Amino acid sequence: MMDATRRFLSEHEFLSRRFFLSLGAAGAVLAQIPGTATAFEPRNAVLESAVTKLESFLTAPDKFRDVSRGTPLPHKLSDEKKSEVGLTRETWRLEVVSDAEHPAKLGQQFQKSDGTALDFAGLMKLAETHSVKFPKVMTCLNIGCPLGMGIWEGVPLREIFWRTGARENVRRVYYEGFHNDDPKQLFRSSLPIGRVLEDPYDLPPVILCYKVNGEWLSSERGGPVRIVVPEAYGFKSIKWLSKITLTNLAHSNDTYADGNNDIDSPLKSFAATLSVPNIVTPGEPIPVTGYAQVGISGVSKVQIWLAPASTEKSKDDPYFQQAPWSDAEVLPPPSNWGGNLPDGQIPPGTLGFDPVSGKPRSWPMRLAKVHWAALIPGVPAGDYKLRCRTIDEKGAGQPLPRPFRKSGHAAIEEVSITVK
Ligand SMILES: Nc1nc2c(c(=O)[nH]1)N[C@H]1C(S)=C(S)[C@@H](COP(=O)(O)O)O[C@H]1N2
Ligand SMILES: [Mo]
Repeated sequence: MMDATRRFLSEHEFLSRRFFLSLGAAGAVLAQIPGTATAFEPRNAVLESAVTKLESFLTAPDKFRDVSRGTPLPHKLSDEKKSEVGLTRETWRLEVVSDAEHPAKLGQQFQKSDGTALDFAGLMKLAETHSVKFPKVMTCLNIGCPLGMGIWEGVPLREIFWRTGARENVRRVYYEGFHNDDPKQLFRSSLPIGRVLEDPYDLPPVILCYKVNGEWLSSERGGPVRIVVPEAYGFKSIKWLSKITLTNLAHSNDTYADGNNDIDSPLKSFAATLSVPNIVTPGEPIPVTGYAQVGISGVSKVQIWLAPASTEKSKDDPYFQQAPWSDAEVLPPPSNWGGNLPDGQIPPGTLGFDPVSGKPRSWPMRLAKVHWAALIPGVPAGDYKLRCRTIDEKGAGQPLPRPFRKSGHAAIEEVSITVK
């Protein structure tokens, strides 16, 4: 078995023990993992050394994949320059203004010119009574593979909104980040005011985020302050937040609308592999692992299907809905959350976790990542394709119900396996 598989499984202690015990049993797909644990067998040396290189549920803030734009990249500016342009906690200022051409009726604007812009101390004052934290996977609509998993902490955007004394004619919130004062580099996004004021379907609020995984938000992650929209793809979570414009326009102005993106698309569920042996001995069971992104409609199952490489896609079944899929094991919550959390603990008060036990309230957790594993029965020599998919909580098999690429990645992954 590959090192990566060992590494990956070893963080999920209950599962890994059962997984390795079951390796001998050809044809076994992993059984449901009970919540109770018995004594662990000592790990062998290879496994033990692999433990130090685990992939974790949460991503350390500096291990996120960075796709942000800018020349120069705002987080690469010198400390001196950052301080000058408001990219430090000491010098950050947020403007909140009414759209001059399509004005919202406000009691007050917050502006740099008259010294009323919100500063970091002001944000921290609001944080004392209003801060929230929630887990969320950051995924770029255009890339598909998640950039990282964090517990994002911030003040709900509506707390700032209400301090403008807004009364009417506000239909949308436009917001933008620092962009080297160059209009061509502007990166902006927007939300309907309703999403800012209310959290539908038990979603966490849209926040002005200043911490991730218990640490101050780094410059690379968009610090000192970024927007985080829980259910959205990354482009809605504007980094280096500098200005909010309240408008009576009804339509979006998102940078991501250019480039044919579907900017109203919430996160989709999909599965992908992490470790697959590319060459396998005939008749030998094949251990595979992967992750699933848990989109807005949740994940009820992860399924896999190993088919001869020659298997053709039928015209009436372009998404292999009729294929003989079998269930993989969705791994339980890990014992080690990773992500450089202070004391390795989920920060107290994190939404989605029980305050007393510290355990997740539901699993797989919506808008997060979950891991899975399966042992595929041995097969005769030949070329194969392994596919995996999620089934959401409404029973829709990936990439349904929203199969189009420009609303976010959900295509069924195919991995080649040669058995010889
Ligand atoms: N100001 C600004 N914010 C931005 C971007 C950007 O280029 N500039 N990129 C967006 C996109 S497209 C994504 S996918 C996420 C990535 O967030 P991350 O760098 O924390 O992973 O940031 C978003 N916020
Ligand atoms: Mo993105």
